[in-house]
Amino acid sequence: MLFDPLLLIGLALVLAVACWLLIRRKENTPEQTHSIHGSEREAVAKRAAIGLAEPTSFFKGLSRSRAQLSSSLRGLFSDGFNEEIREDLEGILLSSDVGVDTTDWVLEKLEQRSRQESVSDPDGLLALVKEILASTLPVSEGTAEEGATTPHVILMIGVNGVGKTTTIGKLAHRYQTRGKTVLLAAGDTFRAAAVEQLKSWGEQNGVPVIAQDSGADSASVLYDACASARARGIDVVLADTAGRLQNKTNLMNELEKIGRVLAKLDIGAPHEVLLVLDAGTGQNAISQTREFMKTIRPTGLVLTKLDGTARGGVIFALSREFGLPIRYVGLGERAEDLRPFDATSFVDAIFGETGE
Ligand SMILES: Nc1nc2c(ncn2[C@@H]2O[C@H](COP(=O)(O)OP(=O)(O)OP(=O)(O)O)[C@@H](O)[C@H]2O)c(=O)[nH]1
Ligand SMILES: [Mg+2]
Repeated sequence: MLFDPLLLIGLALVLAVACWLLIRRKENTPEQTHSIHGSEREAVAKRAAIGLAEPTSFFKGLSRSRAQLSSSLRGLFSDGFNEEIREDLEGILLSSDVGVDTTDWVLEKLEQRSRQESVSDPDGLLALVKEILASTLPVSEGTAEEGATTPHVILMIGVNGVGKTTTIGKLAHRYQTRGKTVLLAAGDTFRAAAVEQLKSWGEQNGVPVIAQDSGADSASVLYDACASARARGIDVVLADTAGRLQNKTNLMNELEKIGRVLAKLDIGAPHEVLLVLDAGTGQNAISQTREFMKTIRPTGLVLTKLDGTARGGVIFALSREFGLPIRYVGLGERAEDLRPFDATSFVDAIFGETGE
């Protein structure tokens, strides 16, 4: 016989089960969750396999800062180091946003070391300035990676417009390419557009976003997001926060509350608090850091928009004043334009020593 009836019944059964499974999978998208296409791990693996668009290099991204700092320094010491050149150097450092305190410190160090080490030739003096500036940058202590507990919760803080949400999108991309599962938490409940912006990054990266309507309690949205990530075995939660509330006190109180509430779920959470600063705002970045240090102490800094500014010198001032590690720098608006901060590459790029 051509068709065995038993075989036909078996085939029909298999088909029915397959259809049922497909329908269930479609219906199973949880509420409040955005864009989960298939298993998250599968999506991560797929992205890792596709590979990355070429990230912006330090050298390219820092072209304006380099033009400001390095080009002006070149040739400065052709007549050695005297009072007039001291003033010129002061002007160059200040206009690169190295800041008054750090500029004074650099000048003092330069005087001291050039005397002690009998350096008076132009190349030697330039190398000393570079060395002194580089000495303000914290030695790379390795990245604070995800610990034993999952999810590893990273809270983004900073005033409005500095690039918190964009950095979350970039970090989601970065973690995914390293094989981690990611969930985004829309803790900026102050503006409806903020939730939409985060959802769009979630869509772009194919990662879930936990959000509620604007006006919801930020701490409870973040708590729910972390609980959901834990239940789903997700590796990293990237939590957005508002940059502006009715006033500064409200903002600081909200951040403190977020810290308290997240610690209820996991005493170590948030495991990282990244203070995002717009490098283009120069010395304002210093006063913002001082303010945020009074509330929820940042564990590291992210300097954004270094591609668009000639004021990269602010990094030296931030490092010297606060001693906080600079974790990442933003060198553009694309998902690939976030680079882990590396002092050597930064100094080389800002002084134009490599065309990497
Ligand atoms: N050129 C450049 N633009 C950036 C960078 N990072 C962020 N931006 C842009 O800065 C603008 C503000 O970024 P957001 O991520 O919305 O800033 P935010 O801190 O979340 O702002 P609020 O939600 O209002 O507090 C956007 O247009 C981003 O594309 C960067 O590294 N380079
Ligand atoms: Mg935002």
